[in-house]
Amino acid sequence: MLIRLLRRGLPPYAGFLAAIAVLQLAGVIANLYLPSLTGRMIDHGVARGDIDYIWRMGAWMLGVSLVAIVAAISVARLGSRVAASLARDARAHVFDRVLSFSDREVLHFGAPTLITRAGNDITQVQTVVTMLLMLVVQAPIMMIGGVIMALQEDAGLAWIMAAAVPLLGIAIGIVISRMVPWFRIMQDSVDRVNRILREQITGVRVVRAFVREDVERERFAAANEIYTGAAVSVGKLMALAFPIVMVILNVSSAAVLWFGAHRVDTGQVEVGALFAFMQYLLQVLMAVMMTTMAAMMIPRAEVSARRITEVLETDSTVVDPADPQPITDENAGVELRDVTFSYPGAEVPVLDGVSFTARPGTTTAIIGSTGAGKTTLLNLIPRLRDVTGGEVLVGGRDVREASLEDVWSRIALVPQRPYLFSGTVASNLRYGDPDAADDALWEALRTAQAEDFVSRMDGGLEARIAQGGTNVSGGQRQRLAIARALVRDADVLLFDDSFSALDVATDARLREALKARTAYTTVIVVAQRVSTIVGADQIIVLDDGRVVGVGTHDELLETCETYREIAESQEAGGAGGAETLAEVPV
Ligand code: TTP
Ligand code: MG
Repeated sequence: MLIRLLRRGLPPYAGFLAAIAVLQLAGVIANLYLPSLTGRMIDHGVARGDIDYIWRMGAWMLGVSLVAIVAAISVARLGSRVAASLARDARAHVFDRVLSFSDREVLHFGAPTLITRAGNDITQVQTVVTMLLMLVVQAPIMMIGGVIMALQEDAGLAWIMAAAVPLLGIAIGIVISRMVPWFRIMQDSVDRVNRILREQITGVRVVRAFVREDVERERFAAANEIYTGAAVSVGKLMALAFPIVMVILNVSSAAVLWFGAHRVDTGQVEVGALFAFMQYLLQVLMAVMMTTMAAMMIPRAEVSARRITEVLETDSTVVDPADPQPITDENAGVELRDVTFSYPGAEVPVLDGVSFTARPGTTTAIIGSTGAGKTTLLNLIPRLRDVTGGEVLVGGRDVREASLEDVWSRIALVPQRPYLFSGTVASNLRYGDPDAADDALWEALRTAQAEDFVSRMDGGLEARIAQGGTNVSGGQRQRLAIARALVRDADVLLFDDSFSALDVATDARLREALKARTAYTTVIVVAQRVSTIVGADQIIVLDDGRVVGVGTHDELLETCETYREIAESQEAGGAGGAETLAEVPV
């Protein structure tokens, strides 16, 4: 997966990669050259007291070191730059993907894990890529070159190298392979911690109201504990790795000195060569250590890469058709033909054989008990989801045949749980139409019965709106969402239970104002209160996903048992109706 992700992401940076490889090559050659220079300086300069030679060698070494330093710095800079750009691209791709997702894919993943994947997981990959870029050329050359150079200095000590290198590789390998399972646990528990935290922050009022703080605190503590436990286990193993490395490095240096000294005594090798041998040994061991570490980091990045690729390779179930047809018939309104819909995995359809036509300039109301499928039905019209059977037509065209852009540009939806974005009142209203003038915004606010409170807000149109619209009341939020839909000036207006938070008088005024504005618009209103829809041109009564009655208020009172029951239950309750506006979870 990591390879796949890299293959997808790296090509644009081929130039950088080539530069990194060349620089690493230069750096590693310089590093391999240095110990042999030191050796010669000792043997030919120091041993013979040739000061001139020492100076010359010294200058030479200075030059070579400079090359090594410049190469190392440039590799680090370029490497992090490439890794960071890669991460940026991956984040952009994930973001694009998620934006293209329909309801169904978003629910399939869930928001918290999508956020972790776009953030934490990509950072993991970035870390490993940075490391790999710095080692990939350097480490193998360093290992092989180091061995060759060392043997040239003194082949008699080769056995120390033959013992130390595998020992180090195996020791670190064992330690780090024990970390790998913890990496998986860590990544999953980041998800869990995020999810719980998010849920608790969103639902903080519910938690308070039900005095569930202790329970929630424990729930969070448990998830936090798992994460901490995994991180501590990884840390402990890391802590173990360093002493092991140091012991092996130092013991092998000591061995070189011990056995080398005898060889110097017997004249088999010169002091300088011995010194160079030791330097090479250390270089090789360092390279082995870095490679093992990098190799062991890969499984962690692999976990993250899989999680990222999963998002990137999930296709939205709602996509543009291959050959989009334009929507041409402005007078056709919205038509549902024998629509059936089931949620994925559900056995019974939520909507079953629903047919009706909503014409421009008329208002169609949909009423039914909770869970009857009203929201589901509305969501099918702008293709938030696709029907599982039958057809939805907008402007005479099956919505699956037209381009999404074309469909969406004709429809304005006020969702049941309206969401406002952080910004100002104006910036939210302009979601409907970015070019709308202030006058048009006020006009929409007036129709939505929101003019009063907006003009009283600090800053009017420029008043601040918090993320999710949490700094206005539920009813205010609903009215702003209505105004936002009106600004759009769409052919089809869909209201999902948008009047429930309004008192009966405001509700009536809003409907009156709306009527004046929507002479040519197809309006579909989902409502809980019969009083909201008495004036509708056509009322559809939904019961358990089926249409059980179609007609005007008076007709339905005569003919539809379900409708009569709803109407009577609300009369009995006085002004009645559902004051159902709950706190909106975001
Ligand atoms: P809705 O269409 O949301 O019901 P509704 O809008 O008529 O209800 P309310 O008046 O309370 O707003 O849901 C219809 C059924 O579909 C309901 O039984 C739950 C089910 N359902 C799923 O199975 N999965 C989903 O993702 C959703 C949104 C609903
Ligand atoms: Mg609903």
